[in-house]
Amino acid sequence: EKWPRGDEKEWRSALRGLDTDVGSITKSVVHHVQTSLARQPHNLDDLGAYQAAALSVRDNLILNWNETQLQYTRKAPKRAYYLSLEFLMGRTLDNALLNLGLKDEYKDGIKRLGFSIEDILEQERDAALGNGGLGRLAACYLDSSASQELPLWGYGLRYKYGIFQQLISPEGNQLEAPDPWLEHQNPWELPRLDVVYDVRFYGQAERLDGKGRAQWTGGQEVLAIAYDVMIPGYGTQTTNNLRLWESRPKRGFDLNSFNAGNYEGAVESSNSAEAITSVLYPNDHTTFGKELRLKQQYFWTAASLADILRRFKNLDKPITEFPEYAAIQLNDTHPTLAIPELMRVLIDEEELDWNTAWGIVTNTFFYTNHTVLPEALEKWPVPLIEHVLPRHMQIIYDIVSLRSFFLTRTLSDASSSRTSVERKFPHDRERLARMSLIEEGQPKQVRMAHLACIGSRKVNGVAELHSDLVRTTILKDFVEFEGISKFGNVTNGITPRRWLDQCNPELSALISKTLKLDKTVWLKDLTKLEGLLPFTEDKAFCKEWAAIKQRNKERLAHHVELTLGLKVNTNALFDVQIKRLHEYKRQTLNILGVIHRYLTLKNMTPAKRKKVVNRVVFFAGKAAPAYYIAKLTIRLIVNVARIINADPDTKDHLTLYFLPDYSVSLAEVLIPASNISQHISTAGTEASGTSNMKFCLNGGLLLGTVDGANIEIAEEVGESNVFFFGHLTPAVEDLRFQHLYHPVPLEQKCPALAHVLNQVSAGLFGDGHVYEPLLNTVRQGDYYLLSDDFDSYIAALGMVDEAYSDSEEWVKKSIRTTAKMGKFSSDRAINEYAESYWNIEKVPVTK
Ligand code: GPU
Repeated sequence: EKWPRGDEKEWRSALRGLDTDVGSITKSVVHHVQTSLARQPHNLDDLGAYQAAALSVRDNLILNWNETQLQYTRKAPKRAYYLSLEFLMGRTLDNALLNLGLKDEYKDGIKRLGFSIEDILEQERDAALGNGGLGRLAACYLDSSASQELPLWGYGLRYKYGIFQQLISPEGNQLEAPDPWLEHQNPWELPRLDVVYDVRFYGQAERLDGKGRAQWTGGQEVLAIAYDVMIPGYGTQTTNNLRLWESRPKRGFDLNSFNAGNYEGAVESSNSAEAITSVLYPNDHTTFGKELRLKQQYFWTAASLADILRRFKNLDKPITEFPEYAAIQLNDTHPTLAIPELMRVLIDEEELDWNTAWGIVTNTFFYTNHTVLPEALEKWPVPLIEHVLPRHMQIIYDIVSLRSFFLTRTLSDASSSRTSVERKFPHDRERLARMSLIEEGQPKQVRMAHLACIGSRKVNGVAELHSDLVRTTILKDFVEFEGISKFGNVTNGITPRRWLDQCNPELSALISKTLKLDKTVWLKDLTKLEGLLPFTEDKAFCKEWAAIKQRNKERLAHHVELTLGLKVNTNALFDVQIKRLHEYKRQTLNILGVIHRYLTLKNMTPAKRKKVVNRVVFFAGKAAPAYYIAKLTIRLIVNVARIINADPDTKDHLTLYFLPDYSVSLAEVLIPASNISQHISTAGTEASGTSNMKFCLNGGLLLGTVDGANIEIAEEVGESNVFFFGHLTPAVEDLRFQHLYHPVPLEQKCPALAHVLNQVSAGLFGDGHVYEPLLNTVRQGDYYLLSDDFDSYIAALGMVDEAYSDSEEWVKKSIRTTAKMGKFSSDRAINEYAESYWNIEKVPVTK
């Protein structure tokens, strides 16, 4: 190959990589202080040192990123694309150092410059472009894709404001403040001002002919600009890409500015181009039907598809081969508009016929469902889609009425023969109505899960139980129509790099020492943890294991003292529930259980109290700004804490903390410190859960319901090492029926719970009236079955106490739990997607 220009020797000698000895690292950091930051060494503070170190690390990432993308272009493998509205990345510097294998070198170099690596790592703000589990899962999958050398790109939105900052008022109310995470420059992104696409909204769609073609004109056009975030693999040179889109006006200036004080108002108000990527919607498990949210979804899917298609077109292959070069994963239904959008491009721009286009579409997309909660299944009003995306509404109608929905592939002949729902189930009009993409009503609504399902090659849930529920409830008719083989399961996973090595370095070191394996080995084959099992009989090892847990508890206590000024008793069992506030997750059950414990302690003699297991309960989590009941739960937790933490009779035995502003970084401190964590959703409601895996990986035991991935965790670690309680999924519907049609007074059904509720009403934790709406969710209807599960919950908490009293046996349970968590590495999960869904292969990248 001929050198493109200039003196090849000159180029080659300049092109060598970066030196990574400590001396070169300090030079590079100081160079960035002087040049990129234009600052003096004399007055360099921790923030400046962080920025310079980050820029220096980023240089390494960029070189690997370049090499990786070059290999992808040269080898032209099939690629996978992960479309997610949320990527909850957290901090990057420590992870980048770990994955590059440069942690020790930078630690040393930073120290020589007079700073401490711990302090400068703390300077970084979280990239919090997500709400909870769904967004964090996407982040773990990116880490694993690069670590497994899989050619995968993420596509998302570059929100100017991530998830809101949570403040707690003196009364215990959640307040929301904007999260201006881009205030300082973000060293982890590369603006690609040359990667730009036009995206249209509104306007007119005119049909051109009988072949379903149309022309879409007029309306508003905005620009999508790419920002690339580098995703380094652990122990590989592979550095994948997360491409985030920013919206900009196509011409002129838009003066509607974001009003930071009025969160909801700001989210919905402005119709300007910039507004589209201004703010992450802070709702989890809910659909709102807001126009701006629809515009976000379309803006992002249209830009991503255009980008993917442009890359494919560079290969010079016939368009019908598109599915052999691209697999597109839909992270929940948020990117479902990609299905009609690809139809639009193929039909209106590539001029393919309907069936060819539909064949390409249905071989390209894959859909992951993350919930079966009815209120969380996305639906968009037909008039809204008609207004914002008139052409897409036509295409959706075409899918419903004349074409693909009634012409879907049969099992017998996958190549071309197609049949229709009507032909397969003649005269079954109820079935047709159930399956339709359009739900009748005022207004009519588009059911995005149905569209995602019929437009995809495969569909999966995120844990065994959940995938079964998908097959037997929300998509049952589609299973009967299309065959069960389209509907699979990929149990979620977590990256052990962040969720063990980074957040619990002492435990990681002990594991390496004990297994006599370098961590680079077991962090990439997590089943190696099983090698810890024999050491449950090793007294010295057990002692060290327990000591590390204790130090992690002290680290958390230190954090609470620094941030809240409160002193935490570290000689108590640490009990943790940290997740989004939601009725189905039942934080209310937990706080009512705490009150029950408090009342029980109050009734004991001091001598008897001394015998109980002392407990510190931690809560953290955000509530959607408009979720009144969830906010009331926070208020109750805060006020219960205020009263019981100050009660001299009980405070040595039971205290309670609500830690504000839950984040990835806070989770990294909380998780390694827990003795027991709670995952107590009503059976059948938590699709998987992923923090359950994180706690167990760090040797915390699990208290939970028979739900989501809790079940598979118990299968792995053994039921004797988890604390299960509560009714099972098949009982839930019957119980709800009983509540409605044969209600039993709470005093009779569950006196212990009735007593707790009465104490709250009576004002034990401040004005009881405030909590009535929350208490009434339990007294009336009790949709989430607190009254059915309360007694067995209290019993399970008692079993936890009993088990914890036997500290030697407890440590063994803790070790056994960690040892059996291999299955839950996101490396395993991403490889399942790669093999059984996307059909992509590894692309090794070497220097
Ligand atoms: N999940 Br739907 C979210 O975090 N947000 C959502 O809007 C929806 C689902 C979660 C599930 O609740 C959780 O069980 C699962 O582990 C996670 O997605 C990742 O699959």
